[in-house]
Amino acid sequence: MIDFIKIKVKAGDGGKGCVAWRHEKFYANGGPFGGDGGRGGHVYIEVDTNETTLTKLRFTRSVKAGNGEPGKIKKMHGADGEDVTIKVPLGTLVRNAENGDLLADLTRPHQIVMIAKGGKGGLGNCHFATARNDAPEYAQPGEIGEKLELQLELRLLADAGLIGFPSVGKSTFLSVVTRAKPQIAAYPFTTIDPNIGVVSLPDERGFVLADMPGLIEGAADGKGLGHEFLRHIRRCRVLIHVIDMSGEERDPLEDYDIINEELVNYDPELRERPQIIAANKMDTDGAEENLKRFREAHPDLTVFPCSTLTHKGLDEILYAAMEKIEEERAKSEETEEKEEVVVYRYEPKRPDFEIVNLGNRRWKVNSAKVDRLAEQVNFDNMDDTYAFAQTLAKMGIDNALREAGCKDGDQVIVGNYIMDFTD
Ligand SMILES: Nc1nc2c(ncn2[C@@H]2O[C@H](COP(=O)(O)OP(=O)(O)OP(=O)(O)O)[C@@H](O)[C@H]2O)c(=O)[nH]1
Ligand SMILES: [Mg+2]
Repeated sequence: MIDFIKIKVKAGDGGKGCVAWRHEKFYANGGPFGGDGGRGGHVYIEVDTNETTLTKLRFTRSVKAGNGEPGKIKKMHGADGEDVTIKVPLGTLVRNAENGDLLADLTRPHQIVMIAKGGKGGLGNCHFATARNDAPEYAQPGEIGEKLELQLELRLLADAGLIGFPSVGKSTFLSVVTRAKPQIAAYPFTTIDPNIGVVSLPDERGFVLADMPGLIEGAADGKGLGHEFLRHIRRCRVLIHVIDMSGEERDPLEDYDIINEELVNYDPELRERPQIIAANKMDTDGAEENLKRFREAHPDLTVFPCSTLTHKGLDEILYAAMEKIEEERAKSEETEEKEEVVVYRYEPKRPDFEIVNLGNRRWKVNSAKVDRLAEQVNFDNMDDTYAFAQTLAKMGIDNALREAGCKDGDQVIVGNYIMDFTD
């Protein structure tokens, strides 16, 4: 089962602005006429409720949104780069792989989050005409799109989870009470990935039900399918504990104890998780006798006898589960207010530049981004230089220099150029 995945994402770069001139009859030099570059495509992550695993993304090493097209002549915009959307199951956690920061917890159906932002398109030269220069040779480069590595982790979200030993009838249960079509067979570990279905009660209430792979003794230590899906169980509000009352393979009383032991071994908090006891396979010989023994051993428990084969007793279980789920929902609403589905956007932690004090009123700006921009600037041209200085101010470099102690008239080295700092 694939529940952890790393994917590199890269939003599209903005297209560069165009340097062009108006060429029309009767206009010898018609002025700057270059259009803006298109925006780079964004990368989104979206919940797809048809998915219950990350398996489909297993071979997806990287996802790249389209780059914006360069601006064109006649003030025409370049086309925006194409956005891309990564589809994930409900309950996927998205982290920044570099530092583990949580970027998004996808807990709502069809929730969509922008995870990497496309670069803005550069402005064409038509924006840079001034009184002093009506023929600017300068157009902005496009912004670089955001880039990062994601770690996706699936912690399936369901209101109720079906748990129990292999072959007790969990998948059969799901298939009878929802439209899900899980695999069902008379051998253990038929279910490898959790399956999900929606239970709709006649009174219009409903809940999401997940069918888990079978648990066995030692599951908390990794036996059977072990840990891989115990994580999902943790996110279910209510557990429906299915027990095979036929007693053909094992003893139902022992089964009940072993499963609970494994849950608590895995996470002590699961001890408090509400459980509905579904005593299944009541159609078999000997089931009544086992049920009697079970009830005697656990007089404090409410036990729901049922048969997923003959469909007997299932409604009672669904209503009981619904009640519990509503109780749990009400409880969590009180606390969830605070932690309302936060959507984290990726924000680079480090600024794009660093200021170095070289002494003697000289400063240096270290920044790959600024160096790249500086390459494009014609410093003999006032407008160009002015536009560049404005970009530096926008990036917060002026403020940072000022804060660092840079004064009017100090020299600032940017790339291969020396500029005078004017406050
Ligand atoms: N007699 C009887 N057999 C049942 C009942 N429910 C399920 N079965 C049978 O039990 C076997 C296992 O059923 P599944 O639903 O695949 O069991 P599971 O708990 O999902 O098993 P794993 O996925 O391996 O954990 C199948 O052969 C079912 O037909 C029942 O109520 N009565
Ligand atoms: Mg199954």
